[in-house]
Amino acid sequence: HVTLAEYDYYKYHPMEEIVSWMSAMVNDYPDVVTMMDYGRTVENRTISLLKVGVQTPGKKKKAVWMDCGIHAREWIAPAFCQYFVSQILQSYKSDSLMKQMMENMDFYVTPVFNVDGYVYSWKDNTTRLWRKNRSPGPAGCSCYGTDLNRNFDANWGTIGVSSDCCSNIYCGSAPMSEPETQFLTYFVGSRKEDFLCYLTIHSYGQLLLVPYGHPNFTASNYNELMEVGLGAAQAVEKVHGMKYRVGSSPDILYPNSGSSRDWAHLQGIPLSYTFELRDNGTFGFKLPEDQIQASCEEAYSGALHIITYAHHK
Ligand code: ING
Ligand code: ZN
Repeated sequence: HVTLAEYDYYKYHPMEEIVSWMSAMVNDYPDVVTMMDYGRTVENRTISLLKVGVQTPGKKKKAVWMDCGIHAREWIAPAFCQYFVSQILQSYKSDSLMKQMMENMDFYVTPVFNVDGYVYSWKDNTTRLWRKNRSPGPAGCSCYGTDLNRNFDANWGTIGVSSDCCSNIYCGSAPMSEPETQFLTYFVGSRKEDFLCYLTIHSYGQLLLVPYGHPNFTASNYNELMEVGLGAAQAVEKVHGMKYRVGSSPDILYPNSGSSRDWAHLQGIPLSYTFELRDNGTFGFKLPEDQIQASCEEAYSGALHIITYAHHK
């Protein structure tokens, strides 16, 4: 059980504490925060999100999507989702733009999407760097886990993936073979007209990635995505001087397929981005807790740049 007044956003939290934190947010902000359980994992854990927004009866609202922790070991991502929710809830009372945004849009925030993987990454030192979900491999393969960010129905299985179930980038046996992927696809897909932007939070590398992961495809609004993305990178840099690179994965790193960001853009959600938070490889996935605050502050500024643009547009 956690009390919000004492919740430490600048530490990493095990799953049970994050779940208690979600309930505590609903309790403390009953008018603006609701919790929705929208899926179940392979190991039958609940996938939950917080829906944050001012209730405006009778008015059709737009929406913002944010998910964190699709990869288990990227612990800074769930920390960021929690920080993000706490910040928007603090600022809307005094900041008139945030108040307007909360009246016009609902923020759907999933602090931990890959719940099984996250729990597993907390088990012990040998499991800390687990990335995938925890589905048993196909017949004849003794390894566990599908890379959920290769399992979406977006050029699935074509590039930057492995069909070896022991690989960290195993794309699964079919598009959406994993329950986690299916539930997100269903939840977002059934409300896709509402979503103005889709932000999926990873680490590490200090990047802002735009669709598409496949080098043969360019987003219809690529110029807009780059312009807004570069603005977000500037907003990030202003906070602590940290540099983020902006571009599509094949342009700035390596190609991939089946990512949630590409799927969201194919659904027609225009402002679809992957954030790769700190750092640049010094600590990698084991980002020290003393960098959580600065990472969250700068990424918050970048995310708000995109969200403000989406709202204004
Ligand atoms: N990176 C993402 C991954 O799924 C990505 C996004 C894809 C980055 C391709 C660069 C190239 O691999 C992490 N860190 O998970
Ligand atoms: Zn990742």
